[in-house]
Amino acid sequence: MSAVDAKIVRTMCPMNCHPTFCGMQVEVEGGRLKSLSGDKDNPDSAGFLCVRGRATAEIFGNSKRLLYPQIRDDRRTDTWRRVSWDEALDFMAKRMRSAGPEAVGLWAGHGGFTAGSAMTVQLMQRFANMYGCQNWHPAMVCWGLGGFGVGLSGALKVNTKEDMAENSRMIVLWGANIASQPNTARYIVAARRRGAKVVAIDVRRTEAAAQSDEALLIRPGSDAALALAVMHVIVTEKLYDAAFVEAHTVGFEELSSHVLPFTPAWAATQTGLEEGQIASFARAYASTRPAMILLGGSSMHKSANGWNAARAISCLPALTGNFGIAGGGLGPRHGAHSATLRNLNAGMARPPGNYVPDQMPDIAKALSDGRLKVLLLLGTNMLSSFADAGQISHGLDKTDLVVCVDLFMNETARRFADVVLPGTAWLEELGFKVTNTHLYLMERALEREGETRPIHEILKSLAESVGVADFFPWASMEEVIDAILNDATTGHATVGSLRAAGGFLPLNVSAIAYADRKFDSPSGKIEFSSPQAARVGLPPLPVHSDNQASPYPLSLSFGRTLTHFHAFYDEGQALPSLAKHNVAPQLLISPVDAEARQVANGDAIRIYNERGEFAAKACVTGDVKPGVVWMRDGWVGLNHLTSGGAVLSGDALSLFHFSVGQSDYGARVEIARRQASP
Ligand SMILES: Nc1nc2c(c(=O)[nH]1)N[C@H]1C(S)=C(S)[C@@H](COP(=O)(O)OP(=O)(O)OC[C@H]3O[C@@H](n4cnc5c(=O)[nH]c(N)nc54)[C@H](O)[C@@H]3O)O[C@H]1N2
Ligand SMILES: Nc1nc2c(c(=O)[nH]1)N[C@H]1C(S)=C(S)[C@@H](COP(=O)(O)OP(=O)(O)OC[C@H]3O[C@@H](n4cnc5c(=O)[nH]c(N)nc54)[C@H](O)[C@@H]3O)O[C@H]1N2
Ligand code: SF4
Ligand SMILES: [Mo]
Repeated sequence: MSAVDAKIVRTMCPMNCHPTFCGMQVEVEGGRLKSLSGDKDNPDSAGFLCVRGRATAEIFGNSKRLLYPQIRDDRRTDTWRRVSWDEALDFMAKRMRSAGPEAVGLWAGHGGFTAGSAMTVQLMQRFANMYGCQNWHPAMVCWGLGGFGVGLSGALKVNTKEDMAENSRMIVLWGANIASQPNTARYIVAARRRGAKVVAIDVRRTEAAAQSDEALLIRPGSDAALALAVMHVIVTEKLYDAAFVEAHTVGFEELSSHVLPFTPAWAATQTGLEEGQIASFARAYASTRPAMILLGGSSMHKSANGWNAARAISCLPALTGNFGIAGGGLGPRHGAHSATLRNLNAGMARPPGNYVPDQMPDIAKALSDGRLKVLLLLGTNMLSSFADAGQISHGLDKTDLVVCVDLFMNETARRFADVVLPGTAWLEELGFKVTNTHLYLMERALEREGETRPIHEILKSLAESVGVADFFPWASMEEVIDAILNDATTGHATVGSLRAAGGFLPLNVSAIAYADRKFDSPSGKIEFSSPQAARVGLPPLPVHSDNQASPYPLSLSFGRTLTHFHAFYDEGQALPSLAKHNVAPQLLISPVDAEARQVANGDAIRIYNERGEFAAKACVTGDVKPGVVWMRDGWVGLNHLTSGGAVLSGDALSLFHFSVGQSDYGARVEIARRQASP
């Protein structure tokens, strides 16, 4: 092999464990991947690459990888025929034309965002706007409800992990765990070494709890109650920062009387904590300055009460004057971005039409009613990611055409696709990612394997086939990226300037969010009392809603483990190093609940409720409290149990551009031991 054939390329890991994005270096020889490792020079990850990041080397040359387009003529069979791209695209265009634009839906998941999300999201929206088809906001399955809550208060931005390590004296990991943001971990450790106190508030004893001085285990969905009681203590004991409250908040008087009934004794009944624990946590938070809250990104906001939690918690740094100071405010979380990216579609009006809102039950209904006939799924295993998957399955069954673009077969494709298209992997594309502090170029390192194609090329070809002119007026993706990056926060970076800088550049943003005390609300202040909430029919002040009564006794909750990224790579099974760690779904259950059902550790169980059932193994552990069961997401079948009910509706759905709808992923369940089959 000649030296000219060998190169080292700097890029980023394809998974989006935001706020953790890890740098990667790949060694390429003779056009093939030779090795892959963490990038020591990456200022965010400093060489770290977790087991999933390392496992991505197994994507290339993998016998399970999709390498050419396939069509099947009968969904009831597993008989696929290899076709050319032209035939696949023709097949799709014909059915799209006969359905008409409004009966076509476009939806992308993280598989579409592996080389960065902005390009795919913006091109998908552009296609939908120009063609007049259905398209929904990606935050709908993810951080939509949490974003809505912090959005009402006006607290979207976060301080950096570096600021936390250097300056925070108290860190509250509120529904945040390090398995989902490993790069935060060493900054927590550094802060602790400096003497900072760390408190974890979670529904299970997590990896983060092991790094904390105190762990408060609460009932799923009871965070808003806890936050209201913390406010009660702060207000009644006059622990608030009067000057900050006076200058930078709206509605303190109303809030003060509103929180009076929400005593620690009341919150104890909601959360399962002791009254004294709640009061002492409130006093510690209010009297330690600076104190930073790392608010969970999405798992704690998954149920109907999730946005109330985000809203109530985001009031706390304002009451205590923690916003806008080093070591204070809110800390790194999924969904909080520092850089501003340009929207290629700004000013582009959607043609008038009958659009299905960003709301899962509406999408399920449109599928079932035949209003939505064609679904193009770009890097998503929809049966795994959508709540109430039973309704989604019912709807998918009624469609005329389902297309899946993926690296591997996935369960949605197996059950419902008519066409599967082989996607390129991130090393075969040009892309970029942004963290809270840096902008990173992702250089193309490899030739495309087989006949794989990137999503933007698929959209471009489809646009031509269905007659959408001017969809892609750029000469290359490099131009698209340059246009998106053209903002002061990136220093107007370009692919060229990133290359010249060696692959990454610092962002032009402060490590301390809201240092200017100008908040993201209509008044520019933190809105305890929110006129815009009132306008869309929501309570003007933060509230807590009780869990709805259910005959099923156990609350099902979720989160991530270090060894899975949602349902990536056919639920982990296509990559040997991940398959080893993800053998079967496991449900964490307390010894008390297990014993009451005569279930032992490792037993095969059924988890069930009024919507469906799901098979798993019991993991009996003191890490969850009685009444609570916990499973990582990303197993197809899990969402057969979740509600899928609409949480926000009407004008509230479109109040913010960054957060939309999202339905209720809450579930109450019962479990039973499965009899061994004869
Ligand atoms: N019950 C429950 N449900 C949840 C959650 C939960 O906590 N609990 N979490 C929710 C959240 S936060 C999210 S973000 C969603 C995630 O939902 P999605 O983002 O839709 O993720 P996946 O379902 O894993 O589907 C991604 C697919 O992309 C494929 N893929 C991987 N790399 C590539 C690539 O380079 N190109 C292409 N074309 N495809 C690729 C993967 O193999 C996989 O099949 O799930 C949500 N669903
Ligand atoms: N390893 C890994 N990392 C990931 C991902 C992945 O699939 N795998 N996905 C990425 C994506 S798309 C997202 S959206 C983020 C999610 O970001 P987060 O939601 O911040 O991360 P999770 O680890 O899912 O959840 C954090 C903690 O919330 C706890 N939790 C669940 N319900 C409640 C509740 O009601 N109250 C409280 N207080 N805590 C609760 C969970 O037990 C968990 O320990 O993670 C990202 N990072
Ligand atoms: S934590 Fe792992 S999967 Fe996530 S970005 Fe880093 S290396 Fe990739
Ligand atoms: Mo997510």
